[in-house]
Amino acid sequence: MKKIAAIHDLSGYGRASLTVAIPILSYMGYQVCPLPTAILSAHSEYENFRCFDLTDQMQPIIEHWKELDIHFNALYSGYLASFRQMEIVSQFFNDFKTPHNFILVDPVLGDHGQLYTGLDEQMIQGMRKLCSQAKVITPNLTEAALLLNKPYRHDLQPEEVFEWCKELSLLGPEYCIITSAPSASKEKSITTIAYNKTDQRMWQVSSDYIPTSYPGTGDAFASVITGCLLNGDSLPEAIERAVHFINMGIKATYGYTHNPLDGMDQEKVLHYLKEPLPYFTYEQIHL
Ligand code: PXL
Repeated sequence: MKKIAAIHDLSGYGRASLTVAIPILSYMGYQVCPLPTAILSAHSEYENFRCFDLTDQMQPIIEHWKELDIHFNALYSGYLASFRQMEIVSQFFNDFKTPHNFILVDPVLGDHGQLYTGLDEQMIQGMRKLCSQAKVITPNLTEAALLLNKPYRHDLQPEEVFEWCKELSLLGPEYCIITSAPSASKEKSITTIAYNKTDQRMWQVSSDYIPTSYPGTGDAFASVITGCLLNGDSLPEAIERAVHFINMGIKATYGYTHNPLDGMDQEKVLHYLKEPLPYFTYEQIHL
């Protein structure tokens, strides 16, 4: 059984982070080993959330994992609650990276042009360092702007996002994937752009734009990418499946009047993770 170290918070309410990553990756057939970064009553987009930082607990957990001599097939990080956690995770990557596994960093920093509550400039710096250690990074457009220290703009043109994607690869990662980008070819759609630094190919997968926003979809996206790459999928196949899964999840939720903060009803669409994709829509972008 392939094992994944999943370094995220555990938010009791509102689907995000570990409550999203564990079901997805378990369903895809992997053993998920959580290294929790914090316990929250509910994710940080709910008002008055309570947060119990686990920075001091992380090192003893890692020490025990070293004693157990665990070998992970993927090291996957998401929401980190403090700068010191980033230093701990960086060292964890150094200690647990082998020639046979890969690191995926989802640089959870913000959305809709805003940094998440409780995060600061030093943490953006810390996230850049973690990205430099990763094979794959999956920022949304806001996070890409923060990592590149560029202003977030609503009128960003697709060509600029292609450039951002290449610039991000200069931080180190082989695969840079930017989600929630504007679409070059279609109105009312949203695009995921991915650049493979090794073969210098750029890909895009577009999906219908649904006028809502569910927290945790970025976590779901990065989790599916982790599972697909572990399964040997190519970069465009992996993004195709992740985009399809999120699109189906959003459509399975949007018809209801749930509070959008509760996240998408991923429980209803997990089965899409195992079914053959009904189509391939990915396109190569010729620069
Ligand atoms: O979905 C990203 C995320 C992860 N963890 C926590 C969050 C969020 C987004 O709001 O608040 C605690």
